Order: sequence, then C-alpha cells, then structure tokens
Amino acid sequence: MSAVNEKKVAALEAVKYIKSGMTVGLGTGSTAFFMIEAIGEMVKNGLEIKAVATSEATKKSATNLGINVITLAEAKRLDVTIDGADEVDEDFQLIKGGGGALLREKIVAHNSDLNIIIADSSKSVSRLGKFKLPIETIPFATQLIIKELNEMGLKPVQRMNGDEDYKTDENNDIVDIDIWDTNIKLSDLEQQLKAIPGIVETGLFLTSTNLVIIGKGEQATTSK
Ligand code: ABF
Repeated sequence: MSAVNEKKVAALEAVKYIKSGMTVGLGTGSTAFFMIEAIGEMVKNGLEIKAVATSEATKKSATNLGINVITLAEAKRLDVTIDGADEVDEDFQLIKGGGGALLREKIVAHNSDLNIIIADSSKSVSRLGKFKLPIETIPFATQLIIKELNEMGLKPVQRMNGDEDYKTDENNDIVDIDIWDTNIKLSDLEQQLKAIPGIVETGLFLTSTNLVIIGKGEQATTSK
C-alpha cells in the first residue's frame, strides 16, 4: 500500500473524533490535507465546527473547502487537533516541522484538549533523529545560532527556498539540525536549545500527543 493511501487511511480514521459544535485544530502537511478534505466533505453534509489553522497554507485549503476558520484568539481553547508528523516514536515523541509550521503547530497543540497525530507507516520509528530536527530562529540571530549549534556538534543547515532563505509564516528562519548522534535525553536537548536566545521553538513535540493513528496498508492502527 502506498504512503499516500496510508495517509488517507489514517486521516479518515482521525476525523471520526470530530463532532458538531467542536473547535478543531487543523494541522499542516500532506497527511493533514487529507484530513482537511474529509472534514470539508463532512461540513458539506451538515457538520458544524469552528477551525483554527496551523499555517497559512492550511487556512487557505480549509477556507476553500468551506470550513469556518477562526483565529486562535477567537477560539480560546480547542477540543481536538489533528496534525501530521515527520517521525513518531513508541513514546509518542515527535519530530515535526518538515513543513515549516512547527511554531503554530506547537502553539495550537498546547491549547488543545486532545491531540491526534496521523501518519503513514514510514513515520513510525524506534528512535527519533533520522529526520533532521527543525528549529525556528529569529533572523536577527540565525547566523550566530548556527555557529553555536555547530559548536554543539549538531551540524546545522539553514533551510533554503531555492536561492532564498526559507521563511516561516511568522517570517522567521528554519535551521535543521542532526540529533542522531547526540546521546543526551531529548527533554534535556529541548531545554538546551530553548535556552539559546533567538531560538523561538523546536520541532520536538515530547509530551503533547494523546493519540497516534498510523496508516499501515489498508488498516489504521490507533494507539493511546
Ligand atoms: C506537519 O506535517 C509538519 O510538522 C510535519 O513536518 C508534516 C509532515 O508532513 P506530511 O504529512 O506531508 O508527511 O505537521
């Protein structure tokens, strides 16, 4: 079964948790897009929800599908958020941010009562770090942050968009680092990174996930 089909299988299982009257966080990325498409269909068939998008791209897709998108401030609290991930380990620790939306994704997840992660089977790993960890940085500080991350042995590479620096929805930079060879605890690494002024957020989501739905072949496996 292809990754695309596994993404769809996971997305269709996740939307079963959405009920009328809910305020829903909409993730970013191709797996999340299948979830947004499914919710768009449910809205056409009478589902009444409010939604908060985790990126401008998701806001556009959801709006085009007739979903009522509101701001996080208007939402105040979300009942459930469904989002993708780049890697998921057995302890529900994630690497996210391959799509560059990690900051708003982490903010929305923090303000959600239930966080559901959907992914194809290739995202399931026993150890995080094959996928480079995205870090969001303030442009004013990026070059010196790269120097400091290099000194930490994290092999930082600033993300580019063609010849230009990649910019997030908040107009920040993304620096991808290699954590595979670091043997420090992920929570300690998160703390060390967040202590560097100018690092806004990391793509480490260590404690926010309540449910993981993995598409494997035709089946969706839900772990709580
Ligand atoms: C988003 O989905 C990002 O945090 C993550 O990088 C991406 C995964 O994208 P895809 O579903 O396209 O593999 O949540």
